[in-house]
Amino acid sequence: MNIAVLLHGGAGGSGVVATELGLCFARAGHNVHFVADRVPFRLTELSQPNVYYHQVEKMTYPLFDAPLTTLAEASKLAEIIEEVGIDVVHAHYAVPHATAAILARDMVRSKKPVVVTTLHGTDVTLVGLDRAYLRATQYSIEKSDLVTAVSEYLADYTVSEMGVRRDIRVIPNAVDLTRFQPRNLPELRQRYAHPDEKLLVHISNFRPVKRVEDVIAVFAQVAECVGARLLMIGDGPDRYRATELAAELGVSGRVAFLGSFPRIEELLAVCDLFLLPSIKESFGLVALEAMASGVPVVAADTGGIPEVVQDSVTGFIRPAKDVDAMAAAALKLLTDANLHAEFAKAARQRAEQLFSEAVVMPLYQEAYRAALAGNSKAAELA
Ligand code: GMT
Repeated sequence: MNIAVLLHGGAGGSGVVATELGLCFARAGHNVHFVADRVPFRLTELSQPNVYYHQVEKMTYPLFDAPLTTLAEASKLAEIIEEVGIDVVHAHYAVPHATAAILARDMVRSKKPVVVTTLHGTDVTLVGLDRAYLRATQYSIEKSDLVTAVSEYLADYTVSEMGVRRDIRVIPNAVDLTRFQPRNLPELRQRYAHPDEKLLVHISNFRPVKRVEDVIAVFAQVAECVGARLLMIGDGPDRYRATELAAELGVSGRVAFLGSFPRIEELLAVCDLFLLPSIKESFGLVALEAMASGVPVVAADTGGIPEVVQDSVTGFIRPAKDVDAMAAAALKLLTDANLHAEFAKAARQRAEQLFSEAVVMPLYQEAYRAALAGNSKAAELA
């Protein structure tokens, strides 16, 4: 079967999920065509069989403020459909990929593919809800042949808050359990923390929804009570404010801002605690990657996070913005070695039981099959 995957190529959970899922389908023998405006962040294995990458070209013109990405993407996708005969177009993140997919599907002169759209979070809760994009996003979701959302929370929100009228299947995000696994790497750990110090970590795109200032504030409280260091991995608009706050709170020397890079599995595995205080989070893929690495999570009680992090079992969930409660929860874990070991084990187990590629991939195969119902290609999905 030929699958086209539309995704955001930059660092971000939806692009990561789209890439890893596409690679799973490629390993299962399907031809997977990634379509993006840059080589996707986690597509570090382009030499893999059955994997293709198509760059969406950007055309600027003095009349336009910015390139018309949706049109460029739809045109590129239509060309690919006509050239290689795509069976399934999988749009990850509704804006603008679902719209580009629907447009391409409707305009091709050859056999039409089915469109599967996966909703990831801010495509509904933030960007898609903005009046500038609302009707086009609603339309594209409703006109997709099948729609999935990464959490129950997001599926419900799409119907209740965005007013979308259609069924939405919940398929959670998956994690590669080999890539993300507990590891004993003392030399790597020593680069960032002394043996008697605790190592905390936050990974995100440093956008306002992530509340990176709360990460710093929680860490500052923790560092008052135990020897600790913090790794800040990622980059984005709130990075500068986070560095400023670290200086104001006197913890600059204990916080390392490492920037954004695709291979985080080893660093994650040498940390003791992951912090995710977001104000909105439909799933929290990095929290899952931390759990798979045997790292407990302290997170905000928001969106789909409680579907991923099990409170008092694989981490602690505390009210969003409640820095004191998050710091107390972090200290509880960091000062009780037995509790920490218990949580670390439970975190890995939960990732294995609910979010492995072996569990999630068949759910997507079934979704493709349902979208293709009646099409002979459906039989190719094992
Ligand atoms: O975080 C974003 O703003 C965008 C998006 C992305 O591409 O990373 O993240 C969303 O999709 C991820 C993958 O499904 C989820 O793990 C994130 O929770 C979700 N972000 C939000 O809901 C804020």
